[in-house]
Amino acid sequence: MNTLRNSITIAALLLLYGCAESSQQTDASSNQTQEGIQEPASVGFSVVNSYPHDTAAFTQGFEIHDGKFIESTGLLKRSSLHYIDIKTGTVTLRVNNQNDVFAEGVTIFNDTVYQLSWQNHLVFLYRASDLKPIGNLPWTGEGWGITHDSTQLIISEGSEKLYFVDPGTLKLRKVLSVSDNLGAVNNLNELEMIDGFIYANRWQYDYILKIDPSSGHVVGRLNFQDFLERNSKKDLSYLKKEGTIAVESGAVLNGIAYDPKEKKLYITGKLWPEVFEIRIN
Ligand SMILES: [Ca+2]
Repeated sequence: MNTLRNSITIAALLLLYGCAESSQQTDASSNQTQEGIQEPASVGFSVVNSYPHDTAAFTQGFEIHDGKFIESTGLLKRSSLHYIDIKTGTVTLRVNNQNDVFAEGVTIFNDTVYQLSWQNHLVFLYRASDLKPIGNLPWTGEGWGITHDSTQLIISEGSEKLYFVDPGTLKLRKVLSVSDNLGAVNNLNELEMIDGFIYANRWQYDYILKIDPSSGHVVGRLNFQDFLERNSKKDLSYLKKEGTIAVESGAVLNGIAYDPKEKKLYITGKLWPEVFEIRIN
């Protein structure tokens, strides 16, 4: 048995080594196009303003509806859906999820709030005006991020796929695979539709992607490496492990909200002390 196990281990290591080598080869050709896809453009931006954000909020979804900020937060026993007064960071209306729910993204379409759950296989519906629960819909996969265009909801599940679904039923209309010049782009998380493009946080990566919804190609990338450390006016020591200067990996960028009327863009992250208004250059 041990010999067999060792053989399997060696085979697995060889396979891993092969994958790593293949990955390096792919990285080495990063300046070239693959399958006709251009390398994403670097999209510059500047910080315009910052506002307080609840440092206990494990942000999973962030959106603006009729000028009101709505946020969905995750973690078991701590998940909730709430409206925020952006100027003060105060929660103006809150609904707590059940203890066994790990909530994820949120979007509002036709005055109905759609709140995802990570692995509960349900999408929770609320009346937008007062967050009164009005039912739920089954969702077979994981739920990560959600936004919408003029007619349909768009859902991410942590893979490279985006699911375009009917708002009333979640019936699948289209699956879009997202890719850049290096291939498939996975870990797609919080989403936001901005001027006809889908913007996405990518879990474990410090940037926001700008995705063309007609092709699935990443056409732009906003670099947020060390963004919180460089721009926060707050004491970040609560996010740092003793003896380090970097924030813990859990406190990642994961909130994109766009106000189409004011043409203002806001971003935040899990446990971040601030919401930042940014302007794309
Ligand atoms: Ca959003």
